[in-house]
Amino acid sequence: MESLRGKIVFITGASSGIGQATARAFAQQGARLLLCARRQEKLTAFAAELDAAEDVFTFRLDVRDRTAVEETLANLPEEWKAMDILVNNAGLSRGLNKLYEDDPQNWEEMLDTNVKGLLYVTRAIVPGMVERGRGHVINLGSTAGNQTYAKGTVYCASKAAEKVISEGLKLDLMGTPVRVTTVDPGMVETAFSEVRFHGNKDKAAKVYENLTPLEPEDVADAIVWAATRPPRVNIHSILLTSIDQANSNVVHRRVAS
Ligand code: NDP
Ligand code: 8X3
Repeated sequence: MESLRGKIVFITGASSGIGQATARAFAQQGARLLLCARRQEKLTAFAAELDAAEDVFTFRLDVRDRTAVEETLANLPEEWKAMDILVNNAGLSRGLNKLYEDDPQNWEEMLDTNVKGLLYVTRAIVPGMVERGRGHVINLGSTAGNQTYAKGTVYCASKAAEKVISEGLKLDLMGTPVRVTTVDPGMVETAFSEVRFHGNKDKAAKVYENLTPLEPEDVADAIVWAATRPPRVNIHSILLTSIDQANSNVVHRRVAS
């Protein structure tokens, strides 16, 4: 297992869910953490919880804002610039509606965040990795990018795009030691469904009713595992679901007693 001690890991969307669990998992391995999200107050509170606070740098960033991504990442403090690992985790779903009835605003948010935001951050960080001769890009995909489900077309399309972008980035990085991995989880219980349903907690809870979903720590484990393989190994993709899920469309729910 490759050591992560002292490595700089940049995680987008670290104010919640999988991003936070991933930050904790890397911190436990002695990594230094660069964490961003739109809600700075959440990042500040989270960083205070982590043991090695001096090894954590948080900043507000909306990955949809191309100029902000370029300027903020170009102007990071010198000691934080040489990133070893980028985890493109910031993402969201909005709505669960038939495509032909959906509000296009939902599409803008998903595509701007999950696709364009990931591209902007990647474009800003990867040249430095190539120049330094080391690096690893780990993108958050989903079962949704591997199999479409009804009423989730645009979210699924955004994760299918993530899959293609991960494949293409790997191709473009051939001849360099920079690695690319897509980690594709099934249902994970986080704020994800609450965000999808615009804050409706009851509707969100129903998504995970009578089944065992993945926990954010399960995904963090997979990410850290990919990051700790020997430098000669490129893990291309990890598809993981809970025991109660087979794919985007098949889940097992226990009958409520
Ligand atoms: P959460 O809602 O718990 O976390 C999403 C994170 O993304 C938050 O930290 C949020 O921070 C951040 N984020 C959203 N929009 C932006 C933006 N424009 N700029 C910067 N940060 C942003 O959901 P999850 O942890 O579940 O989701 C994380 C990733 O995992 C997503 O890419 C999601 O698609 C993917 N995923 C989730 C699964 C699930 O079932 N939960 C399964 C498969 C994949 P803030 O609001 O402060 O900006
Ligand atoms: C999140 C998993 O099935 O809720 O990517 O869309 S799902």
